Amino acid sequence: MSKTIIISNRLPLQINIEDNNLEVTPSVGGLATGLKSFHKDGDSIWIGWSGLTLEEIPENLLEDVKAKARKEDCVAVNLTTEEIDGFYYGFSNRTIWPLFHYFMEYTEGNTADWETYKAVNRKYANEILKHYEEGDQIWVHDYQLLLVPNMIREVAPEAVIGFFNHIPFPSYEVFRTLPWRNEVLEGVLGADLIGFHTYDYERHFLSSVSRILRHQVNFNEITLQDRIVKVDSFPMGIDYTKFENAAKEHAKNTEEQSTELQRRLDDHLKETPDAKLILSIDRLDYTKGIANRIRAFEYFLDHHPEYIEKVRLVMLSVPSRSNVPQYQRLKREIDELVGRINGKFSTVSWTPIWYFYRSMPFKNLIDLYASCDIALLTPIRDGMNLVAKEFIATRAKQTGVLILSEMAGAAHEMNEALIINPNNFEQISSALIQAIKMPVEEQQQRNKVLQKRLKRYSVEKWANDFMETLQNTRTHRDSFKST
Ligand code: GDG
Repeated sequence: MSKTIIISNRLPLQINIEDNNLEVTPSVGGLATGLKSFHKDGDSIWIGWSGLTLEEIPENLLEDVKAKARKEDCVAVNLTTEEIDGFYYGFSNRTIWPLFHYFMEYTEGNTADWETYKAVNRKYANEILKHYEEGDQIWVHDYQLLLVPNMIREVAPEAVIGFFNHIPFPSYEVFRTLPWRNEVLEGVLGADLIGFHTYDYERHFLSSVSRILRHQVNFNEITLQDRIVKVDSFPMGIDYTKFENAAKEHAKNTEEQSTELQRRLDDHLKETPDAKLILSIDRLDYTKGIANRIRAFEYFLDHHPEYIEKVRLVMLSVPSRSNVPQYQRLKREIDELVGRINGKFSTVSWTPIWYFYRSMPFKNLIDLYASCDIALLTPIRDGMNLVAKEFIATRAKQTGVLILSEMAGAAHEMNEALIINPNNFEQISSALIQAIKMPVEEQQQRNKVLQKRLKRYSVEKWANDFMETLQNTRTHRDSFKST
């Protein structure tokens, strides 16, 4: 029986080791949810890094980690601290991540990191090949594993391979600056189907392939010597019902059942019943436009002092990649900005920004989503932005307004939101006023359309569409070979 092999940098597992005791729990992120119909017992395996380096796992527990991962149909790729430094913090997050998000000034070109990236991609590919049997489908995920498709193809020319890029693909003029541009494109082209969130990323990729590698590109197909590669856009959805149901449950909670965070949010509403809560949630990443958002909020309060004590920005920033210097600098910048603005505008009974620098349990995430009136998401560049979609899914009464950057992939599917340019403070400020004043009927009209769309194109549908197209691409490829 054929199976699906899923490969991503990280496994959907949480591993904890305390006092030589091992605990392995499945972590249900969006990707894991979307793939669950494939990732059932026996139908699939998931290959990736466990999240702990070899140095962090006591030797006597290594076999245990392996066995416990296997129970979840997962296979752990063992990586050393040095490998994680060069492959993950190095090439993936100091070269590809900034370059693909147009932060060219942050992009480093360290040859040693590139060598480690290649070696680690080879490790993933070898692990896949150990489990691969003819007829299996292989689905490789994201920018950390760009070379894996071709590494598999070289050994298993018949393999059916899909690749999905979760971040933007930059325009040719930006991509061409990468010293290893040919190798990266050739690596990805090992796949039969290459997926992106948006049509723009797809076009950028095709243009780089045709201009750098000089391959023939017809519409969305690339003709190689012995096969055709298909490129398409598959905008990723969310586990809609999970967020919808959580919001409905949340609405039923009695005061005793609510969390401490919820009680604080409720207090705020009791004190100032007509005040609006503005929410932002993101990893602390320079691509997310967090500093710009705070500055735009300052601009708004400066120019519209009538909203002092009438609005509050609730910001959840999740720690991320904190040993990369740009992330450390950004953390300091945001701490300073929040401190300065709170110092500048606070009154005895009000602080304009509530800032949480931590990761919150799902329950609290829902408290935030459900209690806030406006979501203000201002990425400078973002492959998709699932937070925008989750905010809409949690609108139990269909009220609330989403303000979303046009630079997020999600903006292409969410025209009913207020779409802004994250660099235009005047526009953000006007959008805030429009959102605050928007009649309830208009909010509901907009959200109704958005909810219907997001419910239909869920993460499960996204994964099924990709896999179905991959199967069709294979049939197409076989007929191409026999002509
Ligand atoms: C990359 C691309 C693309 C956030 N804080 C907490 C928490 N979250 C969850 C959210 C959401 C997810 O994390 C963040 O997803 P995004 O899509 O917004 O952003 P990235 O992490 O940058 O993801 C992005 C995505 O891949 C998928 O392809 O959309 O463009 O950059 O689901 O809910 N979850 C919990 N606690 C938190 O504190 N439990």
